Amino acid sequence: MINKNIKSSAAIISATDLKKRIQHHLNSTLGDRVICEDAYKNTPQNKQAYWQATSLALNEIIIDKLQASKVQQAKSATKSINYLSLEYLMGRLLSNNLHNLNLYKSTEKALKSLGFDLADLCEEGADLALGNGGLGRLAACFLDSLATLDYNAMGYGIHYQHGLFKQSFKDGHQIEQPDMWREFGSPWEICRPEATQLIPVYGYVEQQAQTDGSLTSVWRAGKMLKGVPWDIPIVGYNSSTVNALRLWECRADSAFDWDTLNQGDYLQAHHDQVNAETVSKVLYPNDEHDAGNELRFIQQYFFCACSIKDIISRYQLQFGPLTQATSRNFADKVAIQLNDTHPTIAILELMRVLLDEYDFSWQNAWQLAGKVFSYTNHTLLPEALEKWSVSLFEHVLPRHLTILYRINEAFLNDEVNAMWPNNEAMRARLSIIEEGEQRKVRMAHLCVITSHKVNGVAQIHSDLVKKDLFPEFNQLWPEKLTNVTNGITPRRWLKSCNPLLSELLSKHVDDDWAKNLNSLSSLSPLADNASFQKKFMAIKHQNKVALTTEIKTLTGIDVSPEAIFDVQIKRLHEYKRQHLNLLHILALYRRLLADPDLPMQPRVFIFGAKAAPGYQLAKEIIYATNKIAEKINNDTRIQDKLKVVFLPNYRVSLAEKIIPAADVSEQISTAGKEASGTGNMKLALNGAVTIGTLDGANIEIAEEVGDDNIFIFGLTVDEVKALDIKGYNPYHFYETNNEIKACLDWLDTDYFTPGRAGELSSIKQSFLEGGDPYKVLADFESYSDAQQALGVAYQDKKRWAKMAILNTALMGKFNSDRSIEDYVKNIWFLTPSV
Ligand code: H2P
Repeated sequence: MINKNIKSSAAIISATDLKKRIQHHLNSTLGDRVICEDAYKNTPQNKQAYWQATSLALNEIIIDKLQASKVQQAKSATKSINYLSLEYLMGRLLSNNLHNLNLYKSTEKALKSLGFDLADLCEEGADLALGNGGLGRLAACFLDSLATLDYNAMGYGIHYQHGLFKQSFKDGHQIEQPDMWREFGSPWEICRPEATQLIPVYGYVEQQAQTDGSLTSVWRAGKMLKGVPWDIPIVGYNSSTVNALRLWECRADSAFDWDTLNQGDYLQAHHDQVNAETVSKVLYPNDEHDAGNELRFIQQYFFCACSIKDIISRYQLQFGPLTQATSRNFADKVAIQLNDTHPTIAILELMRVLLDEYDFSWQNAWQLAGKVFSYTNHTLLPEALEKWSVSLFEHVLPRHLTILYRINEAFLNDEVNAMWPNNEAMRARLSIIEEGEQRKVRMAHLCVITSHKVNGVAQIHSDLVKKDLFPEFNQLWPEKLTNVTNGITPRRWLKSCNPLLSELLSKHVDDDWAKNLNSLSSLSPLADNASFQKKFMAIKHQNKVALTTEIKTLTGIDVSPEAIFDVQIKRLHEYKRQHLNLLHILALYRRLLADPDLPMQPRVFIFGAKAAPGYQLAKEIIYATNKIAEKINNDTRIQDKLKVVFLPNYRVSLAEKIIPAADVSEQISTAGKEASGTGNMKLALNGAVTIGTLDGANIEIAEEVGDDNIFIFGLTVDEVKALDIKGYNPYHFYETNNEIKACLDWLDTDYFTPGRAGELSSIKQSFLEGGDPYKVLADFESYSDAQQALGVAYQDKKRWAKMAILNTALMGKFNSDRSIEDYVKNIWFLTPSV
């Protein structure tokens, strides 16, 4: 059987064999980059070369498996899922790939005999930071699970030349620098010139008379872009499958440019090339959506168009021509998932291709689109729901706009009118086009109208999508809106990032927990066992010691591993409320200054977050945190009871170091605002106890671990709504709570920014004049009480150890394999290809 062979092929590769493969790449592929004399062995140049040679050796093995998987997938003729996402936050690949192939130990041995430490070499790899935060990391976890579960899957995205910016701090301010993840190439990528796509853009639509007298729309494109695919193999854990993540790089179509060249305008031809390259040049940081941003719009279209063409040609290669007659088979073999609204144009592009290039009737094309597409919503925040201006559509994609109008017309006239006859208000609300001074296309509406399923990412979020975001759509199609709670891959987020804990778990759990995470629940009875508690907490301590060193290296700050490591790591956004955490830190500091002998367990508050470069207040929160940290960390009066650390350049590889060392997980968003969260799952899995609101997946985490093993505080979704209806007055809290008042007034002084009073005032203003849109002041007291209770709990070592163990033991539900199986059963209807 082919699968057995593939599975075992990795397992039988010995350390000796691996060593030979690594040496081969050092000698042949990398030429003379390595200096062999012992004295030079550990130079940065050598380490890079050994990392590269090891990655190349591994990738060879992986590519063999990739080919075998393709053969197997073709043989089994299984349906494929095509995951369209503008973001993939892959992180580093070496360690994870080695774990998934069960080659970590033998590679470690091979490298040891060459004088290198594998863990140390893994640090050499650049993060593939092709995403902003949770959304992109979710896509990466899903790819891991799809390959692990042997599903035939392809991820599609953009081959950004620069991923998310690199962050550093200068006098506390965030500085952004370009990310150069592949300045000198990447050993993991394979260029696939044979699958290059040509993508028309701009121009105009012409009505052409047919012989039967009817009119057909013909798009005369103004320009061609070339999409060159790069594949990154995605290795399943202990499975037969290697899938691919296909990332499109944009280049100018050289054939097209020849015309210009022949006319003698050599420089113009090169100018076009440069213009085209900007399309895949840089990942947009998460920011307020800008309806007129042409480059971002073209990015979305470009990757959708390349992907749709590729999906069709892969289908045709395997199953024969796509025609109206075979369209049912297409829907049986192809599913397309839209990760947020970013890839919505794929719907219009599929329609266009079917109508204009495959001669489909409108009815057939529309039915097919409905069968293949489904859409995941990740946010309720209105500013994040994309709307593109109609004029931009008209300019860039005139043909797509005519298709969109027709979809809208049919929807309004048939479906809306049938349900709400002659109801103009309802038509206006549900129309894909938002009327107004600037007419806009509501991308989420198009997704919901087309897709056969729409899912939210945690139960409460999906309920709110039904109730608050799309109530009318839910009325129209009660079966369409559904939930798939997010998940995380336990391979990266425990096995690979926390080797000490992984080893302990493997000693006590019979099953392969990295695949079947539910089996960790068998640890529950050990939560009270003194000897197990000791081992578990000793590992946490060791991980904290390691993080202590990292903190010192990155920031120069000394922290003690005896302190509570309290962690908030996520994108910086007001709704995630890093500033609630900060306000509480100020309160603790004040209490300590008032009474330096205050009995309290020392605390280290650890932050990691990037702020979108255009998001002023977010950047000011970073600045304030750094300034407050500086003051607190150097204040000898408080005897090291409080430390604040903002780690620069938060990214996947840094998260992998912080998470195993965390005692406390801060999940403190305003209820109803965080769709799910996934950091909450990663931290709990590694034995951190959550302090959080009843928001997103926190609610489901609480259900799993029980109320005794989590600290819940704050307003509920309903209470937030009620407060909004009643009218929220933040001044009330400022005026009636002395601590809040003192802390906010402190921000107006120059205490944290000597000689520069007022530099931190914008945060206070956002709470008061700004109306405190995320109810920080309303939740402060209850947060502070929960923090107090948490501090007391930590001092009871047995109680804390029990809580930590139960958090690890009871995270089975949040395995991304479970999320994928939910998608498979309810949305994609796949079968494994092995
Ligand atoms: C978003 C949501 C999270 C969610 C994640 C994945 C957009 O991520 O806000 O609540 O867990 O998608 O579904 P983020 O804020 O981290 O960018």
